[in-house]
Amino acid sequence: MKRIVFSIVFLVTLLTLGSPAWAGSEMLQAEPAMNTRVGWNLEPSSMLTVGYDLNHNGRPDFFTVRIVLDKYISTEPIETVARYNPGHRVFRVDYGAEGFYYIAARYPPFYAFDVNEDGVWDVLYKDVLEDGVNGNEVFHDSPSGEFDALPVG
Ligand SMILES: [Ca+2]
Ligand SMILES: [Ca+2]
Ligand SMILES: [Ca+2]
Repeated sequence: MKRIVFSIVFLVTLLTLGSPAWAGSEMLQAEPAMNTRVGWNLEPSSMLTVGYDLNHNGRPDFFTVRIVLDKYISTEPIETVARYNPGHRVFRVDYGAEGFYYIAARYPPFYAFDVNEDGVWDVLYKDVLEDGVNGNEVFHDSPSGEFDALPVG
């Protein structure tokens, strides 16, 4: 009996240690209003990243990463293109009088922090359901390696 109790305590301890707080998404917050972004960029991988400056020091520290669903050139203003794509995010690059438009999903599948603001992401979270920040996001990677020394839950 004593041995069973010990085993249960041991198991509970293991499970608790297996998911340290940093590996969860406790530090993750909902994406700020899109118009507060400090920039966006289309990566070579065709992923579209949007940067935010959460601590207001002029350098981006929080990023959302979206997949581009569609892209095209149009003479329509962005408001009209946005109306054609309800429930999506629309990004525009001026191309003479025309606009080069990128259409992405409303919610990103990835969120990233650049804690030391050196341009290399330190923590990457994945939101597999792409349903916004609601607690089901999980630690995915540490591109900078800053968090590799910590145990992965
Ligand atoms: Ca900042
Ligand atoms: Ca960094
Ligand atoms: Ca989510």
